[in-house]
Amino acid sequence: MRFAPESSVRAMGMAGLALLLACASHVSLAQQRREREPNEVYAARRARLAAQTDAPVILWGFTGREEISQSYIFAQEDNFYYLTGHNEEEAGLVILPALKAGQVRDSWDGPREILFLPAKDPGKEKWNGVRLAPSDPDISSRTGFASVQPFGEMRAVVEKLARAYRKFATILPFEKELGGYPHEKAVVDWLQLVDSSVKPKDIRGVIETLRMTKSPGEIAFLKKAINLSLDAHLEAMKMMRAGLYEYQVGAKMLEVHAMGGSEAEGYAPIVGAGPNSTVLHYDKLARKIADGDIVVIDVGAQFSGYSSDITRTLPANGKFTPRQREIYDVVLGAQNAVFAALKPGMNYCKSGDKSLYKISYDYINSHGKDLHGKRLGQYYIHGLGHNIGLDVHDPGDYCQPLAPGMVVTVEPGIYIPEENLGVRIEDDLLITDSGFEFLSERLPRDPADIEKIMAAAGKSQAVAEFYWDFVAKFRKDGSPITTHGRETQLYRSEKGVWRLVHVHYSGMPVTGQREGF
Ligand SMILES: [Mn+2]
Repeated sequence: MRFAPESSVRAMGMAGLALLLACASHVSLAQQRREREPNEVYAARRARLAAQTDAPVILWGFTGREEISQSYIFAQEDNFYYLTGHNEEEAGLVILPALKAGQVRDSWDGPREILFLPAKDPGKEKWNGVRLAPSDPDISSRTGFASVQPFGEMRAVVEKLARAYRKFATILPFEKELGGYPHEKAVVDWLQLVDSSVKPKDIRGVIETLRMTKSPGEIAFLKKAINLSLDAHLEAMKMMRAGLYEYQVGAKMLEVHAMGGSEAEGYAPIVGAGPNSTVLHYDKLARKIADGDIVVIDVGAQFSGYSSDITRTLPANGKFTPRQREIYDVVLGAQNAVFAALKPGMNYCKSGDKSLYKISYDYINSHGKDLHGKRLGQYYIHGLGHNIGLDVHDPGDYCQPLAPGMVVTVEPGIYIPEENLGVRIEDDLLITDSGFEFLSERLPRDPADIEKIMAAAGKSQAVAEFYWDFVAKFRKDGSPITTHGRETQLYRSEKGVWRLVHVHYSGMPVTGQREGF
């Protein structure tokens, strides 16, 4: 929404002004994600859930108080978002079990689903922006809920439901997580407060099964996230060289994501060079990349809530050593063996004749050796992959057969700490009726193709770095000012002419050796 210039507002007169203001309030969605599926899609998910429960489903969204960090930007709890498309704080949801065929009503005479939102709070909105409120005149059409009530009334409604049904369903905390995530525990505790005689049933499995099969809208968001990540990985390939810090490669990739409309990273970016290439979730990005390092880059954008997950492994200096190439080829061979068998009905179980994991493990364990002549299977220390979606590790059961509409990663890897040599290749795939759509195919995996891209970029790119370190009496009171830092100049050759395309100033990282003085 752009506001009209002052003069045209005046010319419109009061009627026009009133209309303009009405439009303005209609489009101010402070918290909503960049794109969202139509309301009917979320409503259809709730209907599928209602058909699979005999107890009222009671959920809370995140409150916004889950995080203390000042850099935190609110992001809705995934299951709540999946069912509502609502990305604002302090919402609640009640879904009644579907009526059976021919049934006009059951023991409940109220609405069959209710969205609870915080009451309008103009004071808070001055700080945080406009929020959807139950009192908004168009709240039903905007949320897709016929009944939207103040969150403060949720308790009374749930008390009535307890009397009508004598049972609840919610997401129970995972027992293995030491009592569960605080949010899940808070909802269960609250339900016990409302009526301690009703023991909540777990609805997690039903929602997670729904989430495994992606809607066309979800697939579109995932493709956007994936494509931004492919662009970012190509930039990383082109800029990669010894002397860069891991975080600089990460920074460039985040810039590509953000400039392309990504709202956040799907997960903490991993750029691990040399010894760090063998650390699966390395997130410090502090090493100065050395000549001869191999670099694992596992970086994926999120778009409108949906996360990609892509990994490439590059030689820092543009050329794999024979040993790096040998291990790389084993991982690539394992991934290709999986692709050859990837279709509905196969699974990610550790064993069995439908196991894709076993195909990748057997390939790795029958090709190549470590420095002691031992097989490489022991260095493949994680699973073959996982579903992606609202969560980068989206719900999915490893032994469940793959089915059309699932989006999964295939990411074999070998990590040999003794050789400072880790290789992972990770791609994203949509399972189709007959096989799969290769969503990240545009990003080369073939080592010769990768070396070609790196060599071409190297020829048309040059970097100059300057370091300074000085002490001077600059301040009025005569006290010394000390500065040290680095200036990086990036030149690119365009049509035979070298141009300075980027200048970057940074402090000297404490992890780095100072050079040049
Ligand atoms: Mn992954």
